[in-house]
Amino acid sequence: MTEVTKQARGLPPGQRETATFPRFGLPDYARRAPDSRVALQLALADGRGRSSQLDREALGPLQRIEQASDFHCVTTWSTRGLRWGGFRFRDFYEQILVPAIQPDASAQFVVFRCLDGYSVTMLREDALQPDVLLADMLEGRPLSAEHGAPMRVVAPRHYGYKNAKHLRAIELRHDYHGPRSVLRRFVDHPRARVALEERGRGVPGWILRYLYRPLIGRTTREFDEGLRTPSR
Ligand SMILES: Nc1nc2c(c(=O)[nH]1)N[C@H]1C(S)=C(S)[C@@H](COP(=O)(O)O)O[C@H]1N2
Ligand SMILES: [Mo]
Repeated sequence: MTEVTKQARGLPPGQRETATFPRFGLPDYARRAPDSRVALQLALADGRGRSSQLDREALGPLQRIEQASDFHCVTTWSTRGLRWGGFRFRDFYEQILVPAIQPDASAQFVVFRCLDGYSVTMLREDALQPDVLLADMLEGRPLSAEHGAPMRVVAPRHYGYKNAKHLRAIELRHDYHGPRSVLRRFVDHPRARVALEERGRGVPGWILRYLYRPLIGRTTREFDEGLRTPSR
């Protein structure tokens, strides 16, 4: 369970530090935990018919990165100093994705699709920042099912919901591919920058803090239980 310990100095607006790094997300996905032993398979697409499929070996030539960064969930909990291991998304994009599918320069959005059915869109410009990773390690161990095996996005300057777990496909697009469900549209901002408190659309971030905080405890419990009793 998440324990909200203190409002630490140096955290972004409205965030509070937690003692542990909980498994978390939108309740719909709590019971859909892919097996941690699932092998990496990534599908790439440019949204206009060009596509490619790759496995773990294809990432071999990329430089491995270790990065310590804070993680900020939109519901206001933050975990500090997580040690991730993996690859810069930018390196992946330039050295693997572009040669494989040659996306249009005008395709400004990147959609990350996940094994549990979740998907999320980022601005390409945001995803290409040097601190955005495709991570397969956490705290020196292979990424667990809990935190996004076999590979996840880590985008420390964007709220947790842009940090897609259980990655299965990456698609370039010309339009912003926002969520369809009413709940998810509410919990969505095209950029979701933590420093600017872009928690969602339509309602100011500082108001959303108060709406989200009461949901943390129950959601954490649901995600704990969901991992033990997956529906798959
Ligand atoms: N595939 C997938 N990715 C996801 C989610 C999810 O439910 N499914 N939830 C998002 C949200 S809202 C948060 S806060 C983080 C939680 O990551 P964690 O479980 O490693 O703490 O994952 C994000 N990425
Ligand atoms: Mo979140």
